[in-house]
Amino acid sequence: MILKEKIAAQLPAWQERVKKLVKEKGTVKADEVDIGQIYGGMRDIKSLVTDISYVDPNEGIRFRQFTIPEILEKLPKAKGDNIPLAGGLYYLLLVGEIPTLEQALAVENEWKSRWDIPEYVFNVLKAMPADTHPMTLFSQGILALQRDSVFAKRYAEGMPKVQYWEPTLEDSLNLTAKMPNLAAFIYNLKYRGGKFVKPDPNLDWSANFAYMIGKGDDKDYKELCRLYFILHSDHESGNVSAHATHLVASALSDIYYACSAGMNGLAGPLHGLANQECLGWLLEVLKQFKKFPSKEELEKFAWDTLNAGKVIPGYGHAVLRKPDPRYIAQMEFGKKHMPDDEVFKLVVLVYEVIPGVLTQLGKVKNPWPNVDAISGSLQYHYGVREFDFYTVMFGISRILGVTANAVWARALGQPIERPKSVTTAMLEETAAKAG
Ligand code: NMX
Ligand code: MLT
Repeated sequence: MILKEKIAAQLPAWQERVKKLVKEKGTVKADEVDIGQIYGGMRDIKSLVTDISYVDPNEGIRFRQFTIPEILEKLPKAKGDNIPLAGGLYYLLLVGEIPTLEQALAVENEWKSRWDIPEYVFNVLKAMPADTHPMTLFSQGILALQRDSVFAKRYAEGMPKVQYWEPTLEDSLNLTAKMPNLAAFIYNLKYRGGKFVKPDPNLDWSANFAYMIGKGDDKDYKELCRLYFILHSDHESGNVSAHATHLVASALSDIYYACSAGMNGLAGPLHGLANQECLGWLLEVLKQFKKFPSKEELEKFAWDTLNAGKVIPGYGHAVLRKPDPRYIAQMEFGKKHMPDDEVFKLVVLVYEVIPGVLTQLGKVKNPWPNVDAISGSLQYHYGVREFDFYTVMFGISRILGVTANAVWARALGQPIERPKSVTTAMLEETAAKAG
């Protein structure tokens, strides 16, 4: 299999590079930590390492060394498409090189051979009450698949440590292959009367999701799926879903346990659920004014939200200090495909108003939009209006990034994660000594 061969070929050099760095320079200080950071959600503390993506506060994400515009330009596209194949992105994340179309299709074909989901997994989900949140079902579906973990089986058989990454890659391919299928099953179970649709082997991974939820005839929606699944895949290692996945996997829990944990983090309103909250906020604006609001009306609505002690969803970021390039890429898609859509136009107006409001608030470090400020409005335009489902779509994509990271963490022998905690009294003592 091409991914395994490519990773295996790079591995000795990577292992040597890391070993040398730690052995020769392991005591060199990479950061200093203050009390505010310890109490403040560990913000900016350099304590994780990944070579798969990096978020520059002003430039945004680079997948390997490529920015979002570069990714969209350079990754291979199938004939007649404008947006690249997700299989090519997964190749890039895992291997670190832009694949050829043939290599991207090889990943897509791997997925096709692994996308079937055992019936018992569907039965677990069917047994849940109808009002269960789709993210709960998504996380449960991933966990139910754990029974087939190749890593867990090989570990129980006594596999040597140097081989850990190989079954981790197998598990990752098996899990990522099933993501559109699992998510579409949940969508159809909740919103389409339990209709069951099998994936179509003639379609790519992203387009298959569109097809399975009943949007197979909409070429533009299939393009949006490709874009969405590329943009949300990875955002370095410190975000909640990536970090939770990494933490759990560091105990040598397999991909299924780790990714289910990661998805539980993504389900939080300060993280992935913000896309659902954001669309809800936009629709609330339209409902309140019963027409398209003026700038002044929108500004007042924003202040009412803030004065009620709530956040403006889709704005702000823990690392970014400029508009998120993932937001900009979706904005460009919207301008091309739906410039006159009312909700999309509201997204544009929000962009003109909210940064000023959040700047006036005085405490927000980044007043600019993040990825979630727009994604729901694009889905809404194409008739995917069940917005409690949006975070599942984020999850389909995020599994690409977190599994790629897990494979490399295993390959480089990253240890169990176990930071040190202290008591408030100890910090007070530290503060007193500092004067
Ligand atoms: N609306 C209102 N207040 C905000 C916002 C916002 N959009 N963003 C930050 N703040 C507040 C924040 O709550 C904090 O207040 P306090 O000191 O009273 O606790 C203060 O500003 C300083 O926070 P920051 O340091 O700017 O942000 P932090 O790194 O702590 O949090 C987020 C980052 C993303 C959690 C925060 O900006 C937020 O809650 N945004 C809205 C939710 C959202 O869009 N989340 C999605 C993030 C992207 N994703 O997909 O995960
Ligand atoms: C993400 O994509 O994970 C979000 O932007 C949150 C983050 O990076 O902290």
